[in-house]
Amino acid sequence: MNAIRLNAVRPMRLNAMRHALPFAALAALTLAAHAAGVTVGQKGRVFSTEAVTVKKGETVVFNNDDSVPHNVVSKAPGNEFDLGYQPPGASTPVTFDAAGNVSVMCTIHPRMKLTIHVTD
Ligand SMILES: [Cu+2]
Repeated sequence: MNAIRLNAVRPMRLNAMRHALPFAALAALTLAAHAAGVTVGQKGRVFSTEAVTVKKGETVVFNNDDSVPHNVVSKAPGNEFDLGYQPPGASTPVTFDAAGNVSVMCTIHPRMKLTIHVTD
């Protein structure tokens, strides 16, 4: 009787753990992102949002959630950056030091556009 019960319970426990682990990882990522400021995803060759607002000195984390690489850049004075070839799964923080509106785009997919409002 005992052996039958254990066999019935074990697969359920394993199944529950398989589902619980990605949720725990997601929760940890979300907490880290909040501490860093704002997170912008990239999926389906678009940014997850068209505009975000951060304070001067805060960080935006660019996550490549896509199956293709991206190359996110800005030429805004004081906030220039070039993430280079960002492979799928990569997560790259960028700190914005100058107040103003920052136009961000992807050099590989010119239709990917995002505005970051950096406030004083
Ligand atoms: Cu791209």
